[in-house]
Amino acid sequence: MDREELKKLQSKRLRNVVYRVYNNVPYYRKLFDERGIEPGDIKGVDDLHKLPFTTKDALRENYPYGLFAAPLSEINRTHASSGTTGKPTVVGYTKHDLEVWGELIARMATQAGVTKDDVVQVSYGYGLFTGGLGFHYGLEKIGAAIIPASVGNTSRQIMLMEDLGATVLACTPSYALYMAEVLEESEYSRQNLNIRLGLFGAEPWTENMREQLKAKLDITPSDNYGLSEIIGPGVSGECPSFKGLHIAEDHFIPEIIDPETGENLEPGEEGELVFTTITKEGLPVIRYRTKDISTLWDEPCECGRTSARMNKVTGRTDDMIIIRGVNVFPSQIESVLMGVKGIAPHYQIIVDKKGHLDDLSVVVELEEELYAGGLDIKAMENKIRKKLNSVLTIDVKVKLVEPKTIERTEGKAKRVIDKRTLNV
Ligand code: DLL
Repeated sequence: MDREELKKLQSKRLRNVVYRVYNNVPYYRKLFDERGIEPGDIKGVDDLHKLPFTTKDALRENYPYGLFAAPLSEINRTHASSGTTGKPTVVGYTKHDLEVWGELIARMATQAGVTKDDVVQVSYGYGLFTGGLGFHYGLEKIGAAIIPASVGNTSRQIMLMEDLGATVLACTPSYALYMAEVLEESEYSRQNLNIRLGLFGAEPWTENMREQLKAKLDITPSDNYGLSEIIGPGVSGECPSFKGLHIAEDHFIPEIIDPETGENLEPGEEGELVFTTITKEGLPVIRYRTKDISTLWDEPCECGRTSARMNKVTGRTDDMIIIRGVNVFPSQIESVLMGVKGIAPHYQIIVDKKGHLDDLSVVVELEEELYAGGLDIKAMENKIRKKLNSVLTIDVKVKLVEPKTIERTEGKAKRVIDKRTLNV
């Protein structure tokens, strides 16, 4: 769609959603009233900035159904985010929302290269998490043959992949790496698998991690992004040009803001991603602050699509570690580690306090061959320490450990352990 035409469509849908939340959600009505905003003031996309942000706290404070804009009798499905502490965040879908969601997953998988001839193994968790069921119903729309494997029992996953002839694997990138490892040790062999494409997402992963996945699984790894508060997976995904993730802008209006000031940033500038859902009925959200860090681009892609693209999300504003006043992102550490030969893509970052000083250390596994080959571990640790120091400008201790020491994950990887919060 031509971008002018798209803007008209977005504006029309935005006007509708503003009325919807004002009329149906007391939380938004109060917020708008307090700020003197009337739904009629919002004439289109250019007025978006006048609207207040929504945060995860608003969802928590209105747990479980407080922000729903449709009565429960209209809700067909709920999902919930896991959340590390306390109550989860509950999201709800009407029949129409589920239709749209399916369309968006179908769109995203098609643009990545999935067709009705594919056999897709869905190894995202089925259940309250949006990954499994989200992908499942969208892939059904394409007509692909789905293996609803969910997570767990990894050797059985490999057996299914071989016996049922899976051509596409949908899971988190860290679970795909784990599968690659189990495959290597199993009686199965990569040569007997038909797998060619990975629909990866649900967690940050770097370009270096993508290279590892290519090398270890011999597949094309594509990146797919989404979050439950907006719809789940299906918000954006890569096309075969791999130049950013195409956003489903006819359903979600993206913005990039300065996380400190809340001001809108220009295309090409990095900041926090914000989305407004413009077709959701069950749980529409206005200017939802994702805490994900990215950049937006609106030039047409070489694939011919005109939708805006976002850069790969490699971090969140809340996973930034502040060490002695220096900001460090786990993705910076991952990039350095994955660039070192002989290092396995399994690591953990440990933040602690020694006396009054913050202390950062990285535990990372060695590849089997190097470990067995009598390597000078101290020298290698020092080499990595120097590399990290030159990128991060702070000292990071490095501990190389034997293969398979670090816990594997079937869902989202937990990369950072912050012991400072435990010691207070
Ligand atoms: O993770 C939805 C999803 C499922 C997306 C399957 C893709 C595939 P939540 O559990 O609500 O939803 O977590 C959302 O995960 O705010 C990001 O921080 C992170 N995230 C999701 N996809 C990506 C990605 C699902 N491709 C949170 N790259 C988001 C980086 C991602 N981070």
